[in-house]
Amino acid sequence: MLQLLDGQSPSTMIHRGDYTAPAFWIDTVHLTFDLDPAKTRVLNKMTLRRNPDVPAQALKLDGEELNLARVLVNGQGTSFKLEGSRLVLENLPAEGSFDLEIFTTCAPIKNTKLMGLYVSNDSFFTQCEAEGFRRITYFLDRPDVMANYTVTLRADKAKYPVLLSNGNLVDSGAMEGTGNEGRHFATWVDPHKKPSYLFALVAGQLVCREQRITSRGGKDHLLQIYVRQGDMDKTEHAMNSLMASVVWDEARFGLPLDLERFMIVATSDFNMGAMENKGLNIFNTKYVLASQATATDADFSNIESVVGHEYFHNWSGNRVTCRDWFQLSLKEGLTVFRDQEFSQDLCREASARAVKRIEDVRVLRTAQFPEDAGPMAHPVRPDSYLEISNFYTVTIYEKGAEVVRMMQTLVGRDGFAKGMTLYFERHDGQAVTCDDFAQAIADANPTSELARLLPQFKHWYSQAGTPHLKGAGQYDAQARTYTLSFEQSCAALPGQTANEPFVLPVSIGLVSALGDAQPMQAQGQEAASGTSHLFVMTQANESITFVNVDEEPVPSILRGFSAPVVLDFEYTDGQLITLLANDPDPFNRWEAAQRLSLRNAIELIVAPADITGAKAINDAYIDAMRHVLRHPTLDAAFKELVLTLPSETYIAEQLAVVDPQRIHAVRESMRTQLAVALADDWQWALETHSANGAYQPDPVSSGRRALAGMALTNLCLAARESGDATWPGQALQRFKDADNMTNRANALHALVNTGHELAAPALARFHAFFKNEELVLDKWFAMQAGACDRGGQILPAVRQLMKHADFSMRNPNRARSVIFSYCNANPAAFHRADAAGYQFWSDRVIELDATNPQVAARLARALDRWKRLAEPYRSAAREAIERVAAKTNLSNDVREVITRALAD
Ligand code: B3K
Ligand code: ZN
Repeated sequence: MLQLLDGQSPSTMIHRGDYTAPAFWIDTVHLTFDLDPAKTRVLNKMTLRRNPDVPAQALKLDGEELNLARVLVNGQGTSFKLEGSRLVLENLPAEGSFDLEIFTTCAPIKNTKLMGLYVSNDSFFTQCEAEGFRRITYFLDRPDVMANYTVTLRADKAKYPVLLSNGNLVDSGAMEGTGNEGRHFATWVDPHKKPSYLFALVAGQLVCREQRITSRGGKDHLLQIYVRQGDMDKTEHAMNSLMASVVWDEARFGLPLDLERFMIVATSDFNMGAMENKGLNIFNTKYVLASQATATDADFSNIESVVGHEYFHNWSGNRVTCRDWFQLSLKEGLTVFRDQEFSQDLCREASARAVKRIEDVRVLRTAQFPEDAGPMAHPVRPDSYLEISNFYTVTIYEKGAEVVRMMQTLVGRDGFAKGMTLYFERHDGQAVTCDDFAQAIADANPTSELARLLPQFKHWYSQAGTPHLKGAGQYDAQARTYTLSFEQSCAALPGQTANEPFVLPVSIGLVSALGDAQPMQAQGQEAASGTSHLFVMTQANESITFVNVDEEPVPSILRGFSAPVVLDFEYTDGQLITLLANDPDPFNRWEAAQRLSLRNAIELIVAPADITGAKAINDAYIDAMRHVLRHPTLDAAFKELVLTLPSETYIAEQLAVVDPQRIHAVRESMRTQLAVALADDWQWALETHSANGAYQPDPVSSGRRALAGMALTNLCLAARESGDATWPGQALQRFKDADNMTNRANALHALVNTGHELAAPALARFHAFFKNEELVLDKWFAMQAGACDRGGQILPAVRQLMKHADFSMRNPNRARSVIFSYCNANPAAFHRADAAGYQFWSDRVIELDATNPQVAARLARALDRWKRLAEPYRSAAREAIERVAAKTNLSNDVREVITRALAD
C-alpha cells in the first residue's frame, strides 16, 4: 500500500472497491460564460433529483480554484458550506427535481495546469478529462453523471470571433444593452447526454477548413477543422483522416456519425495528444498540422491514428462511457485497438499491415513492459490511485488494446464485430465497466473459447505484470510428432493477492529447416487446416503435440504477437536465421532478427572484455542482415525494422543489473560494425531508394524514405570510422536539397548523430529556415537533446537549449522536446556517472510541478527503473528522487510517482 512520506500533506487514495452510485442525478445543465482572461464569469443552472437507489444524503459538489459568488436553490438563497474544495448543500428538497444555480468566477489566464478553462495564444480552450470540469464550475464531476448541456458563450467579438461548444449552434448574434458594445454570443445545444469530462468550449481568432459529407444512411454532416490563421494549408491530411475514420467505423463496425457537426480544434498548448469532447475534439497542433515541408512521414501517420482514435471515441467512450475512472481502459484500450485496426485496414499491402503491427508491439515492449515491471505497475483495471491523471498509461492504453485484441483472436474477426454490436445495443447511453464489455463480447459468441474461459480471461484486467511463457520443443522422428511444452509464470506485485494463470492465445506455425511452412495437425484434432494453429493455453504447464511431422521443424511461436507476454525459447542461431529467412509470419520474421541482435548485444554486455574496437558481432549475423537488406521482394519498411537494433531501453529490460553506459557502448559498437561491414549494401540501398516521385506519405514510399535515411546514417557512421568526408558532404547536400521534411530531418539526423562538424551549420540553417514553425522547432530542439552522446556533451547542450530565445517551460510540447528528449529518451546522455543528469532531472521536476503537475509527473517517471541500475547510478538516482520527495507542497501527481518509486 502506498505510504505517504512524513511531513507531507495528507492526500486520499481512491479505491475501486469503494465505488458507490451518485446520491443525485443532474439532468440538465445551462452554462453561461462571460469570457475574460483575467476573470471569467460562469453561471451554472442545473436541474437535479435525488438518486432513489442511494440513501438520502447531502449534495457534495466538486470544485477547484473557483471563486464562489452565489448559490440558489429553486431561485432562493440557501445555506451551504465548503468542505475542503467541495461545496456541500444539506437542505435540499426530499422529492422531485429542483433547480440549482451556482455563480462562480475563475482566472483562465492564470491557469498554467492546462486543466479546466485556460488561455493559449489569446484563445480560450478547455480540457476536462479526467477531473478538469470542477475547475470551471461546481459539479458532480464523475463520468457516471450524464446530463444534457446548453451552453451560451459571451465575449468580445473582435478578440474572439469564433465561439464553439459541443453539439449544434442554435443561436448567435450581437449582445444588446449598455456595457455590451462589441460583444457577441453563441448558444450551443448538445443533443446527447454526456458526462462532464466531455464538455468543451473554444473561443478565439480561428479559421476553419470545412467538408460536407453524406453518410451511408443518407444523413448530411458538416466536418470542420479549426486552426490559427496561417495554418489552413496544413489541415488537408487531418481532414482526409477524419473522413476515412467516418467511413471505416461505419464499414467495419456499423457505427455511424451521430452528429450534424463534428469539429476539431488545434491548440499549441496541450498537455497530451488530443481529447474526444463530444462533437468538439480539441487537439494538440502536433496531431493536426502537416505539410510536406514541415511534417515527417511519422507525423502524417500519427495524425491519421490520433484523428481516428478521437473520432472512434465518439462511440467507444462517448456513447458508452466509463462508470468510474478505474474502468478507463474500457474506452482507452478499446479505442487504441480500434485505431490500430483502422491504420492497418487503410494499408493496401499485407506487408504494410505487418509493419504497423511490429511498430505497435515495439511500443508495447519498450514502454509498457518496463512499466509493468516497475514501481508504477498496475492492472489494466487499477485498484487504487492517488491522482487519476497518472493512470493514463501505456498499460491502460496499449496493454488494454492487447487484451481487446486477444478477445478478437478468441472469437474471430466476425465474432468480435458481433460482440461490438451487442455491446453498443446493450449499453448505449450508459456508463459501464470492463466486465460489461467482456460479457457482451462473450455473450455474442456463446460457443467461443472466450465464453468458455471468461472468468479466467478476465485476469488480464485484474493482475498486473508481464507473463513469461517458457517453451521447449521435442521432435520424435519415429512417431513423426513434434511436442511443444509451455510454462507460464508472472511475478506478483507487492500487495497483489491473486496470481492465477492467464488465458494465452498462442499462435503457432512450424517451419522446416529448409524453410517450408508445414501443414499443422494437432494430436486428437481433425486433419490439418492451414499452416498456423491457435493453441489456447490456460494452465501453468501445458503441451501440444503436432502429428505427421516429417522432419524436425523450427517452431514459430506467438505469431503476430498473439499475447502480450515474454516468450523464452532457446532457439539456436541457426533456427533464428531459418525463421528470419523463411517464416511466412512477418512478425516472427522480424522477431527472429530482434532475438539475434539482442543475443549478440547481451553476450557483449555481460562479457568481461573491453568491447571498444573489438569485433563485436559475428559473420553469420552480418550475412543474415545483408541478406535482408538486399532481399528482392521484402518491403523497405520491413527491412528498416529488421535492421534497427533493439533500443537501449529494451536491451536494459533484459538485464538484472543495468549499466546504461555499457549498453550504449555495445549498441554503438554493433551499429558501427554493421555500418562498416555493409557499407556497399548501404550505398546500394541509398541509391535504389532515394527516388520516390512526388511526395506521398503512404506506407510504401514512407518505408523507402525510412530505409534511405537509415542507409545515409550508416554511411556517415562508416565515414566517421574511415575519416572519409564524402558521405557527410552528401548528407549536407541532401539536407539542403530535400523537398520534404522526412528526407530533410533524416539527413540532418545523420550529421547530428554521427557528431560530424557539418551538423552545426546544418542545424543553424534549419533553425533559420523554420523559425516561425513551432512544430518544426520542436524537432530542432528534440534532435539536439536526444542526440548520441560522445563524451558528455549533451547535458551542457541541453542547458544551452533551455536558454534559447525559443525555449519555454510553459509550453508542454517545447518542454517535452528538450527536457523529455533528454531525460526520458536519451539514456546514455542522462545516466551520467557524475549524477549531473539526475540533478538536472530533479530540478526540472520540481520546477515544472509548480506550474503544470501533469507534465511534471510524466517527467518524474524517467527514473522509474532506478532500482536495477548499477552503481554509481543507483545511489545517485535514489538521492535525486529523495531530493524531489523532500520538497514540500508537491502536487499529488508528482508525489504519487515519487512515493511509489521509493517504496520497498
Ligand atoms: N481521453 C484523452 C486523454 C485525457 C487525458 C487526461 N489526463 C485522450 C485520448 O485518449 O483519446
Ligand atoms: Zn483515447
